[in-house]
Amino acid sequence: MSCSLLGGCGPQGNREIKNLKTYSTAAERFEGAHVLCPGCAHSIIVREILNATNDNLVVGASTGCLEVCTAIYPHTSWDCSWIHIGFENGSTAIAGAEAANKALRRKGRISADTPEPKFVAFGGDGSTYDIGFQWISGCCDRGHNMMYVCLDNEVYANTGGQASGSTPIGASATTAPAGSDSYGMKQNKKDMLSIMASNGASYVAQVAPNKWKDMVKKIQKGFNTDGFVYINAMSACTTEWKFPMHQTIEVSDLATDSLVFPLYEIINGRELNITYRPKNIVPVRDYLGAQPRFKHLFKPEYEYLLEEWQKRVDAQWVYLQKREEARV
Ligand SMILES: Cc1ncc(C[n+]2csc(CCOP(=O)(O)OP(=O)(O)O)c2C)c(N)n1
Ligand code: SF4
Ligand SMILES: [Mg+2]
Repeated sequence: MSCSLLGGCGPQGNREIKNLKTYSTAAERFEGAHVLCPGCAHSIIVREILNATNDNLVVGASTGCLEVCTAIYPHTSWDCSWIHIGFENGSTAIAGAEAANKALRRKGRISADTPEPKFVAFGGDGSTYDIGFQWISGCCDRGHNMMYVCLDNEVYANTGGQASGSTPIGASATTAPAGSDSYGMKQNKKDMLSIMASNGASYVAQVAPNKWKDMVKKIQKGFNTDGFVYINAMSACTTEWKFPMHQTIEVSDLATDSLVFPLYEIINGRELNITYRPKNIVPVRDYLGAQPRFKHLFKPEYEYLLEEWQKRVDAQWVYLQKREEARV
């Protein structure tokens, strides 16, 4: 099915989800012919997001694995309006398209009965937490009616695994390598969800590809929200996290069940809702142990770092629960 900015793609609004198989294999907007690594979570997330709506889409992708691997001229995986733009300004390209749509409607050059499309920008964590940060913040300040999705694999994957503002403490990355004198990354990751919530985003949520129903609910909520929406999508990277390619969903389960990536949403900067409470919370060391980027932390001299990791995750979970209760 082909979509255009001007409409004509069938029933609009939320897509009815029958079951995982039909949902995850529907490929009208994003097709399988790409060269992302086998097991890459980026493509799972993109399909889960695009399949959440029947509305026409205007999609942007900043430079990074997603863009490079899905649009190799003359081929493309995208069967919707799609813009590739620089590493830093995927957000503003989509904000510009959103503003143009408004202006053209005001001038009557797009008729009022043409269905409104949804505007979505994808960027990696390098693009989001670091180099495109101020542009995203500006789009949020101006209240553009758009969704920004960070595909958060905690590293500059497309250029060989450099550390970003999202790389967590103790991970080995090419610019923060673990070795005889170092345990790798020294700082902890930036809290983009809190930053975007206090920046004034109408809706902020963390999602993960293994919790697809939770993802769909949040994406549909985001699409039905007026104003700027920020989605942080945990995206396990087989190449840079160095786990076997068939373990993407297992590693994602460990991420959400250890609460290293808790799933929650923040509405209008205030109302925080936890959307997934694992029945059995697994130790953080099980999550770290599944990824060779953390393997050096299991040496006796770094036992204290594993303990600090667990304490930090526990404290964050307590904080999220208190904020949920307090509604502030
Ligand atoms: C201004 C600019 N700086 C650097 C680059 C080189 N570059 C291309 S992709 C990339 C890494 C992207 O990392 P991230 O945004 O985390 O996406 P990922 O590949 O991890 O999905 C870099 C540094 C560029 N294209 N443009
Ligand atoms: S390097 Fe990582 S993010 Fe990039 S295509 Fe491979 S698995 Fe996906
Ligand atoms: Mg990345």
